[in-house]
Amino acid sequence: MIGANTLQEFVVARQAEFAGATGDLSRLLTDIGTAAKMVNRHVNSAGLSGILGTHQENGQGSQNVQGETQQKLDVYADDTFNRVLGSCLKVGGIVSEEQPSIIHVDHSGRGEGRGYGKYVVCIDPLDGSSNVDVNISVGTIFGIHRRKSPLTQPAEATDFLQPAKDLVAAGYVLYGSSTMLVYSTGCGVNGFTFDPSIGEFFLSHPDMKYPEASTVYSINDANLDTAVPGVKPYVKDCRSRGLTARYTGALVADFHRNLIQGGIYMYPGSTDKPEGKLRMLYEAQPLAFLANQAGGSTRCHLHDLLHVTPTSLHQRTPLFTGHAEEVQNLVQAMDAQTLHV
Ligand code: AHM
Ligand code: MG
Repeated sequence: MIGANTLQEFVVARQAEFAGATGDLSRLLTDIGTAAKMVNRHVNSAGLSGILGTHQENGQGSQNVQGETQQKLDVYADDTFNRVLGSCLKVGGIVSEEQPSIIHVDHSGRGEGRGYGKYVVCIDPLDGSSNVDVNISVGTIFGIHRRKSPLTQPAEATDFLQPAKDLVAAGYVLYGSSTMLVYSTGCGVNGFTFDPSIGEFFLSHPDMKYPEASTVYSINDANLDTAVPGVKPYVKDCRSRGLTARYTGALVADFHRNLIQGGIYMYPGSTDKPEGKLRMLYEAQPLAFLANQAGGSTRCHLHDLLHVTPTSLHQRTPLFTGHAEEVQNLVQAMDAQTLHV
């Protein structure tokens, strides 16, 4: 793809490969790139600009809909993505980890024939934000569905509650030692690295695929004893096969490393939290879509997560994602334990 080096050029060049494409999705993807640059600037200067620490409301720390303490950067990232996506005419609604209900985006005041956009976006604006204060990587995760409800009406919950296999696009931004945007529209996975001196994302990781073999497994070791049966013996097996453990506490960073080096990420259900911790719509589903496009696979416990239809906006799910062979090994270990119960 000669000449298609920046994110914008690449998105537009790819659009030309689809007969009948209108450019609406391209516009939305480049808007996400713009919001990512704004968040990146704040993340990179957080220590200098007084934006570290928890967000305060009326002198107290604020919590999001999940009951989790919000960091200042959570609130900034949420505001930024909502503002940029809310002004994109292609967006009809947003579900964010930081907001209790659907954010409806109404463009009817902006000219004739304009109502609600045809796409809905599920977003975790700043995933792993507890890492910010200690200067470790964080990320943004997004998934885009085409609406099913009429465009003359506000988006409905069912527009968001679609299986991951039906996403039209998904991706993440990793604010790490360099900042990367990785996305897929269902024709492979491509990664772009941000050049801060120019202010553009450039194609750096074309057609990303899991390598043949895995070297890494990622799990919060503190949860191993309470994890669903099968996970602990599988981890023991990983160790005996020479895989190494890596876990940053930021899903995007762990997923990205495992995609490049070959590995599996696990956040299982446990005795006290059968649904685990991670959220289906804006954490698990977009990453499952990307893993599949990169030749990997994803399970929520024993089911293929790509085919699961969510039932609520902030639903949690166990998540096992990464190299297909490792996910299969894990499933076998879980199956074996289930048979013995
Ligand atoms: P968050 O969305 O509140 O940041 O929580 C999600 C994060 C993931 O990025 C990470 O993989 C996981 O929570 C870590 O959880 P734990 O500290 O329980 O291992
Ligand atoms: Mg998150």
